[in-house]
Amino acid sequence: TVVGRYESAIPGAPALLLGSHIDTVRDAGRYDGTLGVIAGLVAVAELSKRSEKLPFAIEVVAFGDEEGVRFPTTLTSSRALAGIFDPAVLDLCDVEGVSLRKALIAFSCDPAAIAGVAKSREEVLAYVEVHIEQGPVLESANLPVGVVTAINGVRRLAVAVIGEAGHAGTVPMQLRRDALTAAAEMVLSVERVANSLPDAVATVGRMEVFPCAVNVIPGSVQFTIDVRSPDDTHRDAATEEITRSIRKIAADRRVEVSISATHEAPATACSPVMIDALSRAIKHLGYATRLLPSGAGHDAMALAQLCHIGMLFVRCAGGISHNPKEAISLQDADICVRILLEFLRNFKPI
Ligand code: HGY
Ligand code: MN
Ligand code: MN
Repeated sequence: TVVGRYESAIPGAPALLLGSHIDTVRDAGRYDGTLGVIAGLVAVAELSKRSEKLPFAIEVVAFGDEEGVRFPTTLTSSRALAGIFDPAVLDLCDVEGVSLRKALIAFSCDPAAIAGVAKSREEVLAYVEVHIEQGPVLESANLPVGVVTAINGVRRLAVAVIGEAGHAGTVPMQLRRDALTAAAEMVLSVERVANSLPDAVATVGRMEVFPCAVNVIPGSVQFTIDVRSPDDTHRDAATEEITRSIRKIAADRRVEVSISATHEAPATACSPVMIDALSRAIKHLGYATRLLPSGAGHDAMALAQLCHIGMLFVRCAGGISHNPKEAISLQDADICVRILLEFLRNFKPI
C-alpha cells in the first residue's frame, strides 16, 4: 500500500482518505481500482497547484491487494490500514504453496509491521472511494456519476472434490468416481440456487482439474465459489443451500468433498452523511444524483470498520469490468474529479 499525504492548514490535522486499489484481476481492465487513486491524486494536485489548504489533511491511498487473486483472501491492505487485519491470513498459500508471509518477506516487507500501519479513529475523518460502477445502471440512465448506498456482502468458499483417477479407456462409466463430472453438477447447482433467490449472485470463477490429462479420469478437482447479496441473510441462506446441494451430489456420486470458507465480508452501508455530502457536490455541478447499490466489493468495506465511508461511482462503457474492454470517457473522468474537489472544499469534518 502506498500513501501520500497533502498537509492541512493545521499541520498534523486528521485526514480524509481518498483512494482505492492498484491490484487487478487477471486480464483486467485499466480502471477498476486505479481510477480511484488517480482521481484522488489529480484532485490533490489541483489543490496544491493553487496552494489551497483545507482544514483537514488528505491522504491518497493506493491499496495493494483488494482483489485477492494470488492468495485465498482479500482486502488485506485496506484491512491492515483499518486495523482489522487477521494475522492468520499470513499462512494462506498461493497455488505454488508460497505463503503470504513468505511472499511479503521476499518483497522486503515485514509481516510483523502490519499491525503498526493501522490508523486510529482520531487520525481519520472519513474515506471516499471513486470507482467505476462495473455495471450498466449509470450508462442506461445517461448519468456520468452516482452515489453508492451500500456494498453487497460476500462469502467465498474453496471446494475440493476427491474421486478416483483412472484409465479413460478401461473403466466402465458406472464404475467411475469422476471428480470432474461431480464438480460440473455442483457448479450447475451453484447457479440454480443463486437463480432461486431474488437478489443473490453466485459465481464459480476458478477450477483446477487433476491430473488434467486427456486420457485420465479426473481424480480430483478444486474450485471456488463467490456468493453475494445486499442482504446478509440471503447471502448466508444461499451459501447454506449451495453447501447442502454440493454434499448431496458428492454422496450420490460416491466422491469425497471438502468445503472451506476463505473469505467473508458483511454487506456494508455507506454513511448517510457522506451520501448527502457527495450528492450535494454532484447537484452543485448541475448533475442529477443517482443513488445505487454496489454489487462489487470494495476497500470501503474494510474502511467502514474505521470511519465514515462514501463512494462515488463513475459510468463505464457497457458496465463491463474485470475485462480489458473496461472503458470510461475522459469527460466523465473530468466530471468525477470536479465533483471530488467540490466535495473536498465543502466537507465538514463529522
Ligand atoms: O470481487 C469484487 O467484487 C472486487 O472486484 N474485488
Ligand atoms: Mn475488481
Ligand atoms: Mn475494484
